Amino acid sequence: MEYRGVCLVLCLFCFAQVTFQQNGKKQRQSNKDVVSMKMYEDLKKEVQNIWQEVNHLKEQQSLTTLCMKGMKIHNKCFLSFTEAKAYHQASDVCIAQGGTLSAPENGDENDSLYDYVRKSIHSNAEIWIGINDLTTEGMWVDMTGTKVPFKNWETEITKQPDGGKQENCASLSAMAIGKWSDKNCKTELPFVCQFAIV
Ligand SMILES: [Ca+2]
Repeated sequence: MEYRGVCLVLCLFCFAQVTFQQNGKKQRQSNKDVVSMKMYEDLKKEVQNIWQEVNHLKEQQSLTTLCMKGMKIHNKCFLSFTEAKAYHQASDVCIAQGGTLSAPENGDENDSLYDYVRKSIHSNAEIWIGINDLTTEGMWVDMTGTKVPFKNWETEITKQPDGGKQENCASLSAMAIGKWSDKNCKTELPFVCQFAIV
């Protein structure tokens, strides 16, 4: 569908140029030049609108493809990456795909992410999540720097977060039933990106 859209845009643009050139030759120095110029400008605007629509459709199609490969929840899609990377490299991969490292905002989202990690990576996998206290020790924020209202630290066995300034990036462990730990950001872990559904 998008290729047909692109062809349509190109055809309209070529048609507009030819029309404008022909009109320019035939009606030079006449009042019709003003009309032709207006037509050309109108058509140019129309082509720009179609081009914007094509780009929007491309983004929608790309997001649909990502969601089909991953898992869709009510306002976002998760997509797992099994190759272990350090926190910042993992974050860069998500950004390059048009998303961010996944950051569960409530218990339901955390459960969905935990379930998806078990199915798509490993039943005992541990992944990076998009939550860190890199800027201010003890203040856990998401990838936009916003303080997170929901946390799911493992507190019964190992009393997370316990790494102080040595561990500033958060992970979610399937082995710990979706509970979180703080870890050194240079540790290499698989990860899940999230994509907002508009
Ligand atoms: Ca810390």
